[in-house]
Amino acid sequence: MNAPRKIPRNAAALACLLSAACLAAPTPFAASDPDQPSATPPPHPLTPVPFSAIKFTDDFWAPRQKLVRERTLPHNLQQCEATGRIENLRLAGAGKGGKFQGYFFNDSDVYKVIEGAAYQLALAPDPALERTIDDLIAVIAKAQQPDGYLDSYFILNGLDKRWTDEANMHETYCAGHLIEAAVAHFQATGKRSLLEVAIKLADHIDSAFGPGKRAEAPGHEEVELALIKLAQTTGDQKYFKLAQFFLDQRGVPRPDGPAKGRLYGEYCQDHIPIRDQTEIVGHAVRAMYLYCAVADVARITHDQGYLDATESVWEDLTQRKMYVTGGVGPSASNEGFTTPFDLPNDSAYAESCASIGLALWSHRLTLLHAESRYFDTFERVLYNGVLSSMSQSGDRFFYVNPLASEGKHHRQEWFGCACCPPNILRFFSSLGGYAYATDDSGIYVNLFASSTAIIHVNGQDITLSQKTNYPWDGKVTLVIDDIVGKAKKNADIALRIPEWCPAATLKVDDQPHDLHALRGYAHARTSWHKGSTIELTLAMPVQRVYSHTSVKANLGRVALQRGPIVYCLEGIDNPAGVVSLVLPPNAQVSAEPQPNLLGGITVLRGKALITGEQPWPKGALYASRNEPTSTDFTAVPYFAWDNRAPGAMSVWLAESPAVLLPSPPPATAASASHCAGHETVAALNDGLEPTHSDESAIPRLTFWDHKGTKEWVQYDFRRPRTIGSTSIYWFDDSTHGGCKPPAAWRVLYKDGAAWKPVKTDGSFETDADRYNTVRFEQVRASAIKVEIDLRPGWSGGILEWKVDR
Ligand code: FUB
Ligand code: ZN
Repeated sequence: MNAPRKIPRNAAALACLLSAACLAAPTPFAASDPDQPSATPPPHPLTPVPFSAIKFTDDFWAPRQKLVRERTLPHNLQQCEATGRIENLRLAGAGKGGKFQGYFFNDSDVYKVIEGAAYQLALAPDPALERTIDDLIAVIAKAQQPDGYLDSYFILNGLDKRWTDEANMHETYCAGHLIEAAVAHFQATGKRSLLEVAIKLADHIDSAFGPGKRAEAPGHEEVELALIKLAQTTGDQKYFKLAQFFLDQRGVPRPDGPAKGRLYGEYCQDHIPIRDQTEIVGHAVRAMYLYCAVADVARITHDQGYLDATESVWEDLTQRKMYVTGGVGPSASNEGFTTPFDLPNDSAYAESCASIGLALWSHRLTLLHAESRYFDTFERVLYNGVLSSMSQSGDRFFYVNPLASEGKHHRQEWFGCACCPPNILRFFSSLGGYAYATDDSGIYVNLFASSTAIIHVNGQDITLSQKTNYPWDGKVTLVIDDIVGKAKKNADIALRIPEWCPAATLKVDDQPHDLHALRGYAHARTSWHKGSTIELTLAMPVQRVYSHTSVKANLGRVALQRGPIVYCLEGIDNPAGVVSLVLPPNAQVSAEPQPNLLGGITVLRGKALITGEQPWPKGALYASRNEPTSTDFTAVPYFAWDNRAPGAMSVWLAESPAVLLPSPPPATAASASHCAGHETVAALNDGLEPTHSDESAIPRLTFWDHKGTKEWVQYDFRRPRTIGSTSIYWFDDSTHGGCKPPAAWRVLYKDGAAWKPVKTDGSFETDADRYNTVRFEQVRASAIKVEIDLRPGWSGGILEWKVDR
């Protein structure tokens, strides 16, 4: 066990205890802090009201938080045990070696579960849960090495390999999640058991990285924002400096070490220094966590370069690369961003963790600028992209969140790579922390939900209750139930006017009040007397939403939104069809509350047209189509889809039958016998050139977690073509992962209906770090297939596959 250590209880630490006990952004350092650069502060920094000061009393969030506590949390704990995640840590602590199970970053899932559990403990005492978490912390503490190092993958696979591949191996990522869990646990329980582990690990990282030591940027951002929280909690500035150091390494070639002279590239936002970044690129979760830390540093130091970067990148994201659901990162191949306006619906990746990360970043920007537009994005993500990620039962999760489906996409109880379920757990458990914020002049109301809160502001403790039927109704009443203390000055309550709202009214103590919105907030000046009421009414009509015309996937299509809720059509409600349904511009759509459906929702109903499936006649340049017929339709909130019978789903609906006409198939369509959950067959011919077989910066297809099996990949050509050679760049991460080039492979081509082997004297090589090319007798083929025998005990994959004449 670690020896207890004194944590400085200075002003910063205390401020943090009072206000930052959640995933939300930490509090700025005390102004008198001599170590902090002095610069012009951003104009309106806000302080979040801690989630533990807010109690939801509504029919929307209160039941969900109960579900998360009673179902999602135990489910996550049980899955971490069942899948060996906790056993990895136990083995690491036992010191006798053993086989590590699963992905190399699986420790992080255990830490995120502890963080979620800590938030739940802060909301309501639960001695049994507290004991479970104490036991788990003891396992983690035992696994920690004497020098502070902690990562069960390397402890079990050889400590000599630690810190040798920061670009890929997630050691700092796991450390970051441990630190976040430790801060949450300390703040929830006052216990230092996990915090001591985190401090020792952070000290170890500080001894390995920094000026004059190892100069590298974390491959998967996370530790930066965590170190800032640790600095806030302990009052020790060195963690903040280490976070700044890590941020400053990004985009700067490594001077020495394993990544000497190299950048990790756009995938890790490591292509140019942060201050020069203007566009969102690469892996989406990485990017979100990075800009959370950038916003934190900007808020604390007022660094203009960081302020500008986070602003420009934010604009690129929200104006060109975000789904209407707030999902981000359209592409499975890099789990991330592609080109502006590339927002396909059925293949949308939009990882749940990325939505959560965007919520965290949006909240930080809200606090930084006191501007409602940032929280509008938070709200969009929350009610759509994040809420969709968990089932109504609380124990099934989406990893990816497409906006259209043929009916085969379903939530799962767990994943090999299970970053999302515990992220969902920790986010919902601390949701109250996003509701309110304060500044010198009063309270900012960001989230609308029936709740009670005790808010410390302006020298007073205000007990505020909120009553509303949001998100189904736009009337929000705030009542000041109690005031303790004497006001320092006149103060006000700032109410967010959401961007979706076409008309709003405000009353203070029953009197109409000027709705003077400043940076998106209406300011209700009040004398703060007990019993004061503020009534905000937000008109909430059904809205037809359109995409920028550059979003090809949505041309001629419309989405339905009411308040913050984006709707979709599901097969179960629309037996006549979803994909072939047309919602003409003049269709009347009405909102109907359905208290007994899907936990109580408001559905949208109206009349639409249906065309029916009508294949395009083969080879036709022109053809007549059937007249569409009228049909009733029902739309449900996107977040609620896939909770009943499997079936088609679509958010974007055709506005005219012409949109539904079939388009020609792609010139070369790739398919495979299997593709790992977060990869894509599109990686095979995406034209991105590998530089080595363990390349993680470009998309790949792997057959993970199939091992030793027979697999295949195939290209179908739109029309037969002459082929005479093929080249494969095998993926190989066998030094730290589960894939090797295969034992053998063969090439077949399609001649009419028959598959035939190609004729060749060449050999089918399986070398790493280069293309393996086979030349064969030229043939005319409509398709080519490569059959692959994986090595026993190993999976395999392909970075790029080319076919030539
Ligand atoms: O690499 C760790 C996590 O797993 C990432 O954040 C997710 O995108 C998934 O790849
Ligand atoms: Zn995830």
